[in-house]
Amino acid sequence: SVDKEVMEQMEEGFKKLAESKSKSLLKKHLTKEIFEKLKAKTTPSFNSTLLHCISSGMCNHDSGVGLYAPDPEAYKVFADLFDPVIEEYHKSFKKTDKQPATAFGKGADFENLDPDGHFIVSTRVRCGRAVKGYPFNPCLTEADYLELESKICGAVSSLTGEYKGKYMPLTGMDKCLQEQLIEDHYLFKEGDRFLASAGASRFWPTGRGIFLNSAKNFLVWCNEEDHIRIISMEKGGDLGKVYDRMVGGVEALGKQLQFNRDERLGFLTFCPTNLGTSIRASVHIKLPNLMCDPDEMKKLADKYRLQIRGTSGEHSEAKGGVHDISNQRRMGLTEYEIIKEMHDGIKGLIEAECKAR
Ligand code: CIR
Repeated sequence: SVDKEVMEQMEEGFKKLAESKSKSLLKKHLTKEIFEKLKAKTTPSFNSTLLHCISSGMCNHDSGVGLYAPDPEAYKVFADLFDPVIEEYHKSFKKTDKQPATAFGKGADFENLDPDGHFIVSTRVRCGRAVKGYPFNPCLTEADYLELESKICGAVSSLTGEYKGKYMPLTGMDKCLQEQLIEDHYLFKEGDRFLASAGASRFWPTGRGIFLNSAKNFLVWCNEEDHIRIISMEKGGDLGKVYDRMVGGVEALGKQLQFNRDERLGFLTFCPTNLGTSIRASVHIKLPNLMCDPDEMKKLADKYRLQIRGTSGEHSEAKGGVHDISNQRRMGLTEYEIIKEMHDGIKGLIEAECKAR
């Protein structure tokens, strides 16, 4: 059952959010009715409450979404809240819909998006994975973090060929090295308030780390937002090559680790925006003419179902006119179809940029 203190915190936070001007999906879909229906529920294995799910959005009214799943069961126990948020974020993944089976296809089908190097600075494709048998951040113990790190470190350390590299734990990492890795867009930043208030920074930096191959174009994040983030990135616009490298890495790691995948929701992740394929394919891109007209840009992004972020990721600024543009939805399509959606959208934006000259 939910104790009195948690209940009071929830009631108070709910009231403040309801009175706020927050534009989050949490505020929109956590109606009084749903709140009353869910506030006394807990998940069977980890005793997670509604407070765990909504605390990031309650603490950060500037959230876009504001909702996280403390453990895999939360998606079912609190489905009355998660389902409408999922449906809206992933552009119509309904509660009767089912994530299709994994189908990576061939990256070679996609041409270089910017062969002459006029627009795209770099290309990145990532996916997230949860290791079977563990909850998400808010429910992990310090021992779980260490155990997960040891499993993940073992798996990445045995990679061969172009994937061969080195695992670097965050604990004890040289500060200069850490800052450089963040600045070069390899490593996650520290102290994200959206994640911290979601309960994702407990025991930090214990169990957190990064694996980097020798060419520095394949990396794995350990125990940041998700148990595992698998990332492929390089300069330029060769999306197919970047995608194929990520797929090869995921497949190699999948031989050593068991990933948590749900029949309906696909790969399970901490944030509901990453369910399904968990794939985010992005470019750092300069579109100076389009960017002169932010409303037109926003319209085009919506048309192509793309999301625009700043240069250093979510909630960051666009430095030197470089934006981070990616697929918005990750669910309801296969992996191949998600990449195709992003590919076609970026192609459309570049065409529009050329016309706007
Ligand atoms: C937010 O709600 O703004 C953060 N919790 C991050 C949500 C994930 N971002 C996204 O739009 N893909």
